Amino acid sequence: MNSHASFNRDAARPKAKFRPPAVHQVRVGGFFGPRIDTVANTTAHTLLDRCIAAGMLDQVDPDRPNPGLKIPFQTGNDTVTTQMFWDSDFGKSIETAAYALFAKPDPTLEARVDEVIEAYGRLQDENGYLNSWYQRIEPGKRWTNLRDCHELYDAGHMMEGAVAYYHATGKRRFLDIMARYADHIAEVFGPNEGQKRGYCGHPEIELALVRLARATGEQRYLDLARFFVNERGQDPHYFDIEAARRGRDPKDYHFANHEYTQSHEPVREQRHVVGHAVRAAYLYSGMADISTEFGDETLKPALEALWGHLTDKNLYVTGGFGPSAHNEGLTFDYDLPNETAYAETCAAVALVFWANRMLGLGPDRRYADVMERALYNGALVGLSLDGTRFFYDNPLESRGGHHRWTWHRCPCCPPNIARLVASVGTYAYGESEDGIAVHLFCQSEADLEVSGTKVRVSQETLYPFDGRVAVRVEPETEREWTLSLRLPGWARSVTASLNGTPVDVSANERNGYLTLRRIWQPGDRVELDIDMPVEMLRADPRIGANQGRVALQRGPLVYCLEETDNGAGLNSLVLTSQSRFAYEEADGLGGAPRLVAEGFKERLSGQGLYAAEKPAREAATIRAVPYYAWDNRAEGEMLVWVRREEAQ
Ligand code: FUB
Ligand code: ZN
Repeated sequence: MNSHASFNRDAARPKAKFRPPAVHQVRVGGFFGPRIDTVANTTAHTLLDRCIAAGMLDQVDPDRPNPGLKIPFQTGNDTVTTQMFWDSDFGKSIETAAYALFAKPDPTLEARVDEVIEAYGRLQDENGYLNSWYQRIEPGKRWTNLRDCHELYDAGHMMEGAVAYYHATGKRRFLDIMARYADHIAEVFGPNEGQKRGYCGHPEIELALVRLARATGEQRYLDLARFFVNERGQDPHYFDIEAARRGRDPKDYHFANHEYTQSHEPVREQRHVVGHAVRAAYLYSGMADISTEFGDETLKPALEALWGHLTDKNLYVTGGFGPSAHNEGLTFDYDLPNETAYAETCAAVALVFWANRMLGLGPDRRYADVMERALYNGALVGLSLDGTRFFYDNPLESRGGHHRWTWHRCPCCPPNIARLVASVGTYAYGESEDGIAVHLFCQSEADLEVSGTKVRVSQETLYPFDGRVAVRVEPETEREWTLSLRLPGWARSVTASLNGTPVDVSANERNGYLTLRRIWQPGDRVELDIDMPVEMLRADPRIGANQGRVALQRGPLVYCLEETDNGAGLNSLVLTSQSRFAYEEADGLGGAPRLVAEGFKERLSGQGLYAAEKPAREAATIRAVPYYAWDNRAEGEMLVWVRREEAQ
């Protein structure tokens, strides 16, 4: 089964640059191996269990009694309930199950997914329309509120699920269902007379249509994705017209203006990341896909500026973003509070997607570094080590009251992080006509294609706990092409060799990648040694709360302190310039070691909140664990930004 069908109008289409391989092309072990196994053995089933227990299958299956409204409309927004995007939760859960089936055949899981797919098949209208909310709970209202009601977003997630399930099983049923629906959407939406010039308030369908186009080879899905991207934010504003049609005042909008949905300006004019975080990163992912697929350079200035705005002024050290619970998104530059950080798991997942798609324009460390940061920290933290519990918001400091949920009234994050973990191999590599890129290091084996020949690329490594990586290349035919290996921006130094002969890294560096062009032969082996000391990162002075503090990072992993290792009162612990870190075995962290260093603990001598005297201090051993692994042992405080005394 081809992961990327060729397009019908190939000649008219500029050549795409780097595309990620499909999930089944990459087998992942090492650090991610057990996490993928946990998703396959546990989470994939748990997601279906909980979706079904919530009533989702009752809503989808026309042969079951209609469950009616199970989740009340939101206060202050009488048109929205999270129940209207249940299809998206099923879509992501099916996608997770599909990746689980790559990892391990599981007839029970497959039968459960088939049952859901068959229910969707029975639900689908003659004309292809498919949305369980609008067919069963609010019939008659379809396509009346694109701004708030997630109709196209639902379709997008189901398309992604359908593509993944087709690749996993070879079964076309869901893919055909969703292709029919996409065809219907393409009739309803478009620039022609009688069509709607609308787009979704929650971007997602754009990137999904690109995946559908890649799987089916149908150019028209790319065209539709491009239409949605191009229409966004145009005047007259579709959401205003639509609100008036509903008899509502367009200004009477919960989120005040169109920044919330990133439709305040046409996308090519956008320069600042604003509004709802997940929406933003999904939109930018779609834009990057369109830029890659159509060779559309006009999207690049916006994408570059948006990327810079996010990463230079609005990104948590964990790769999370969107500090505010109010809009689940952005506020103002350098507003990166720790204890109240929203930093939704889905936003970090979406940032992985966006960064990955920016790599479609060619290997560039700026994107891969952020992809890795978001993946290992802000996203991975969303899934408990046993695969059964999920974080929605991700503070960088907790007084002990923040814990993973078994489920959520808005369960967007659980299947999002699960599908990311189970498909992580696809983010590790990129393939183009003339090159292969290794974006992420992980024990893995990838079957790729370059320069008209099949190539197996494998990595041997203990990364992220060790910086040595051996990359072995096995081309079917000896051809000339370029292998690009990321040189992480956080690395103090990297040395490399090719078949045992040292390589001059700086002479061969391009955009932060070691770039080796040659006629590759079976058994060629590149070895990297990436220096990864424990770093104490300081924050820009404009992030006031972090001044006098450091975040601990080793390799791609950000660490945090937990009460269970350090006792209560984490803000009384202080690192010094003399603190030296060692590794230590630890239980309950899924095999990850802890960092340990000497510092001191402070105590105010007085009775009250404030005192003029210097605090008393005593020596203390300070232990830190990977941020992704926190809240898997005894409950308690957590802290990322640790106080540090500078040498006088
Ligand atoms: O609205 C759908 C999803 O639910 C969003 O992406 C999340 O932020 C949550 O609101
Ligand atoms: Zn979410």
